[in-house]
Amino acid sequence: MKTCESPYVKRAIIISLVGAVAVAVVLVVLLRRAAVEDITYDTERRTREIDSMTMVYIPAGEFEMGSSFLESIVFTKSKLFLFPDQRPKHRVYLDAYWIDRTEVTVGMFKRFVAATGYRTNAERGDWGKPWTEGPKETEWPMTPGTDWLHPQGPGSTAEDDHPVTQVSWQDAMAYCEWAGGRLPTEAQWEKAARGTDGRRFPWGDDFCGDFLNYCDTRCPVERWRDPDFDDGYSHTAPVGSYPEGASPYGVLDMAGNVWEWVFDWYDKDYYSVSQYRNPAGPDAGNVRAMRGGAWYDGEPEGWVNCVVRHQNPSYDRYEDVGFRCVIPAENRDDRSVD
Ligand SMILES: [Ca+2]
Ligand SMILES: [Ca+2]
Repeated sequence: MKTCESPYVKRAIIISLVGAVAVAVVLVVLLRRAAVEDITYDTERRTREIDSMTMVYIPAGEFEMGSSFLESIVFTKSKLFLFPDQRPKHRVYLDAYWIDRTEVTVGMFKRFVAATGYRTNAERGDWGKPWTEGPKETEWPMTPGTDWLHPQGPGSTAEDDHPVTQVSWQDAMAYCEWAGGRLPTEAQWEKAARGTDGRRFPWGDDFCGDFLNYCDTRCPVERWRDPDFDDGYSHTAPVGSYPEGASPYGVLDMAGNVWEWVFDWYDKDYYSVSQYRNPAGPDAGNVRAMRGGAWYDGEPEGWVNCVVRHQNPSYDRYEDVGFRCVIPAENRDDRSVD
């Protein structure tokens, strides 16, 4: 005897399944938004005497690092971006540490140079790279006379309360060692930026152009410019200008202003093999990782947030790259990242 399944039943099943998936997606989005609202961890702060930097205490514990498969596919206003280097999302345990509340400033770097006589890579003959209008390939030309005191080229000046730029990874490490620490690992940087609830931006899951310095309507880079927000600055902003953009720990400038060198060698596949406790990146590599995005970057849902990973050769220096430092907390129970 022949059996015949009604097409109406089949259609009803498909419609029910699609409906159930849609409801589930809406619920996940709503629950996720509820989970990232207004979390502030009341942690200790202290001032580092040598440069007057405020440091924020990040307690020991786990957090979720990276992006899930769905989170690594990002639709911005005009483009679809894929970020496979943020996968897989994985749990990481970190010992406690102190991290600088803002990017290191020009004024702080002046103290370092006055105390040590240090000369940056750019000053030793290779010069820095200011942003210059033109085709994408010619935007960052090495320009004689460009260094941390002249970040936009010869004749330009650097304000004391702006982040120091035109510094290489080696310059950044030298500063942090002078200050008693070193550059944060990628994991330390990301935990300080997003806390433990997996948020995309320091303040939550949704982008807000009033909470950071990125490629807003004043931005000189036409292809990235966002006409919907005016953040007040075309290039760098004074550090700490956006208190509403603070991370759950109260750390500032973790999205935008300048990219920040971190300790780790960059490897796009590192998250697949990362250790659970205090990961510090691959043992060797060709380029160092940078985090957070900068004044130059548009499409912030993809490029200016807590999870985006970028990289450059360690000797390179740009007008949109700076750094901050970490100092391990006392009485740590694991010293594997020393
Ligand atoms: Ca801006
Ligand atoms: Ca930054």
